[in-house]
Amino acid sequence: MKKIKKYLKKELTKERYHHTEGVAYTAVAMAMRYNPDTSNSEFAQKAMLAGMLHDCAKCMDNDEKLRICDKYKIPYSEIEKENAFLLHGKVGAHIARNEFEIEDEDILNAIIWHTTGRPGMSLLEKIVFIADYIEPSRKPLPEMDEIRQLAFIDIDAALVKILANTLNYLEKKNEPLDPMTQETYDYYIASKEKKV
Ligand code: DGI
Ligand code: FE
Ligand code: FE
Repeated sequence: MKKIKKYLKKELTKERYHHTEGVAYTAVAMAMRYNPDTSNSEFAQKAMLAGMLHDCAKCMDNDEKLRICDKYKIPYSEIEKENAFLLHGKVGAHIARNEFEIEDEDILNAIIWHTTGRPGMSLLEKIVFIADYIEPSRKPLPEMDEIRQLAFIDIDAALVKILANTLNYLEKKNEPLDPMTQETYDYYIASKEKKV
């Protein structure tokens, strides 16, 4: 963790580092709430690592992100090429694996998918995705207070609300939509209906 913090302090802006810590602490709290195995704290440790590393590639130049993807044969779509900030999850997971020897696929996936989500997310993936939205120093976002509560009551309901707000925001701003964001939303809306 010392090495990770040193790297992040060097590579991230002050604000982004602050956000990163907020996501890590929030993810740990959620991991404690939803821990599938109460007999050990390994899950909270994973949440800590995934939270700390989720934005480790956020402040890198977009050209550099694309260069790393090309060099290490990380596939990306046309949308990701045009909006290379979307690649900070994939590139971040690459850095986590290669700089910090993170081999746990769940942690790596939580980093990869934290921006768009994906259908069938693991508990850890959901936690990092949600913690990214609700961490305490995030600038006000729609329904923030409600989602902050909901995150500790009904994790899937919080997930759907965040996805809906993100889609709304992108539509309003006329930003190109990564199909994965829409697919994730559709998947969780459908699974919510199935539950009822
Ligand atoms: O890196 P952070 O700022 O902490 O958070 P993030 O990785 O979730 O990125 C947030 C931004 O990503 C937010 O402005 C919405 C945007 N985003 C999420 N899904 C999509 C998207 N942007 C585009 N263009 N397309 C998407 O599908
Ligand atoms: Fe991010
Ligand atoms: Fe983030």
